[in-house]
Amino acid sequence: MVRIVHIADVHLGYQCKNVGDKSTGREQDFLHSFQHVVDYCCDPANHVDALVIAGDLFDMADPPSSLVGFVQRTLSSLRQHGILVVAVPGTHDAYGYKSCVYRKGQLEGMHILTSFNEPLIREVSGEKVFFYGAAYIPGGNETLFESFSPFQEEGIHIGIIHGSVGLPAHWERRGQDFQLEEHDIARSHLDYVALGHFHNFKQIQCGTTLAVYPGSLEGRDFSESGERYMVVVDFRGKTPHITPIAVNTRTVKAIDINLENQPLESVSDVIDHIARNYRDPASIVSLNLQGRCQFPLDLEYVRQALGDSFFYLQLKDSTTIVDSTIVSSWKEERTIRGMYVTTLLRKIAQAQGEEKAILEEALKIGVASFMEASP
Ligand SMILES: [Mn+2]
Repeated sequence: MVRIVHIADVHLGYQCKNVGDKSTGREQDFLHSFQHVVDYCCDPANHVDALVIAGDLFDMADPPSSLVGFVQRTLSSLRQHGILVVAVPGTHDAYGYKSCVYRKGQLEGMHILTSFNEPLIREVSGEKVFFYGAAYIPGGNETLFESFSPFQEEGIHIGIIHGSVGLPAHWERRGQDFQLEEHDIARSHLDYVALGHFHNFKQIQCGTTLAVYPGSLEGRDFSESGERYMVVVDFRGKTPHITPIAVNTRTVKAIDINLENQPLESVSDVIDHIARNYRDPASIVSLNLQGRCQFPLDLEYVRQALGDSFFYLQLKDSTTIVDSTIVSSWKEERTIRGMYVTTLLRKIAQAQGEEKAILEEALKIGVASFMEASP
């Protein structure tokens, strides 16, 4: 049986500017996850034949020497263990750049495919395996896959493509992306297509061909939350069977917390509630606070107070104080704060969507200021 490990979008060298002073440690996580994949491949118990990298191994076309050296070291151990390494360039480490790392003849032992017409053909675990991949160059070879057809020879035929298959509604069509459709892949009759470019795991059955995005190995932001995978592909005959295995070093999580119906009488109670129920010092967490709250929350204060409870914490305040006891009592008063809350409550009742959210925010800021002025 032929077994490959398929990864993509490793983004080695990504600068994690979105985790404040934790960026250096976070950058190591990306290296660590890649090393984890390499260690898995090199473990004889796992019987891996080949490691396939479907683009964006690096976050930049011309990575620093230290990073190239790190990858070279992993390539050496993969070679020692007889693991074939096959890769295509991506969009971040694109072949179109003259200074592209894949043009420099470094990365010894990595087979870099640049044209579908020149597949890598290897005898692997007693089977003939064909690896087809290409370097997409914007403005140069947009139609490179349209005329593609695999060799008419017995064996396992694997495509490696960094590009967009179909397009999620929120993605803009961008000139630098290689775009193809499910029917393009179906027409190829390849046995498996190792995809890269979309950062979340997705499998797409295109006719008789299975195409898979493993997703990124580490979440770069909150759109890449949850476990991150390498995909182990076993070919029983020519049919691929996939097993995604989580390999991320750290997890990015987005969690909604409803504060309603909790006995929370002060900001300290909120902080205690979060620390007690959601503490997660190893993870990068975005908490979206929701529901009715009796008082406005000072987010920066809450965030600092929760410091050690998370590797990195982002807070979003979606709570409402419209029905709070304090607002209800003030609106009966013939005072400035009474007029303020009455006016805002009327506007909030009439507003929709974003305007409503802005007015709710204004109510919280105003109430917080009045509370500070006369606690
Ligand atoms: Mn990518």
